[in-house]
Amino acid sequence: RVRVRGVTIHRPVIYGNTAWALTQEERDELPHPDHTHRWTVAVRSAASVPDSDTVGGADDLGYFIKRVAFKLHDTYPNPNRNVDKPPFEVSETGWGEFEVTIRIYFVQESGEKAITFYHHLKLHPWTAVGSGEPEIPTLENALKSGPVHSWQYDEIVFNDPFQSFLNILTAH
Ligand code: SLL
Repeated sequence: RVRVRGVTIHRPVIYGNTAWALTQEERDELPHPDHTHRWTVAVRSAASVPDSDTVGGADDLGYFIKRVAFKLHDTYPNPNRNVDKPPFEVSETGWGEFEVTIRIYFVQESGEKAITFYHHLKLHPWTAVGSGEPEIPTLENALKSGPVHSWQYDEIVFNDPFQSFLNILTAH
């Protein structure tokens, strides 16, 4: 296998989460009445045009990403969630914010090591009210202000890629 020396190629991604406050009715229907939010954490392409209601493009990372392993907080059952095809995302309900470890594995042909992103799952808009101390909004206000988005742009960089992997990347 041949490395192409001096070549750097990158792929833009976004990672992060969107969270929705649950209405009282939705909470009542859950097996966990203490859960307050529904959320989706994801890795998506920043290169494609998103649907009107999503952030980023969901379906075109599979040609170079083999697996995204999301490590959730230990309060979740089976906190290690492996996703082996697009869309690379996990949806859950819960009550608290925590750091999600996002480990990205590349296709076999790449010969590349996995990389890790860390994302603070955001549920609350943390609006400053009155005196200015940020506080969790009431359910009423959370529903009124709509979903919370917290996304990061990044570029996955491959230096001196194998010729075969470079072919895969440039074919898209
Ligand atoms: C906190 N450091 O104390 C954070 C931890 C944990 C979030 C937040 C529940 C999961 C479940 C859940 O939302 N955990 O019970 O299924 O705020």
